[in-house]
Amino acid sequence: MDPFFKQPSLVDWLTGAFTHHPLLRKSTTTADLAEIFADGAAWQNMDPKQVIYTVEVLDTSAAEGALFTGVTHLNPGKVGDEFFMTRGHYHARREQGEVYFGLRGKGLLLLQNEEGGATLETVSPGSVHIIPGFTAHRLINTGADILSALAVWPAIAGHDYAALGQGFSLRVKEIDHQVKVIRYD
Ligand code: PAN
Ligand code: ZN
Repeated sequence: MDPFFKQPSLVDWLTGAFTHHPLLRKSTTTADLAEIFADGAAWQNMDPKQVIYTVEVLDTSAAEGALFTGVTHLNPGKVGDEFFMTRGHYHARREQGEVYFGLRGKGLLLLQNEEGGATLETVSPGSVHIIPGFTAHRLINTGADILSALAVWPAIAGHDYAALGQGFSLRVKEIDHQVKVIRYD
């Protein structure tokens, strides 16, 4: 092969599957998500080993200025009447933003600022989501299939899972076969 050419990573836009690059992979199970869902009894009755979501991240430089690229695959399902979702986080470096791109499935991106103001964006194949700094973010799968989204974020951003305190102020549930958003103050 010509020495000037370097094999790039490939992502399958239809599934979010990466090839041609070392990957870091982390699965999050029901057991990992204690206290995240509103219905603690329903959570307790689930298989603790059930995978709720898997994140694959290209194993690239973590130097200041570098960007990480990863795909989240969030399974369909509910805990009680609440749709499966990611834990959600602020970035440890609060001012650092991120971009999400919807690849497959159907869901919502919940954004919440430090004043508690929350918004929801519809995630679908091709959707682009600009997450500003100082904004906590969580994916929610409201569909019947896997929700996959590609994300690009600064390597120095880090994750702060503890700072949400009371959690997000919105919950998304299925009530009477409809997607309902419930506000908790
Ligand atoms: C994403 C998230 C991924 C999993 O890569 O880390 O969707 O969500 P939790 O980290 O909240 O479990 C991202 O936002 N990175 O910054
Ligand atoms: Zn993030």
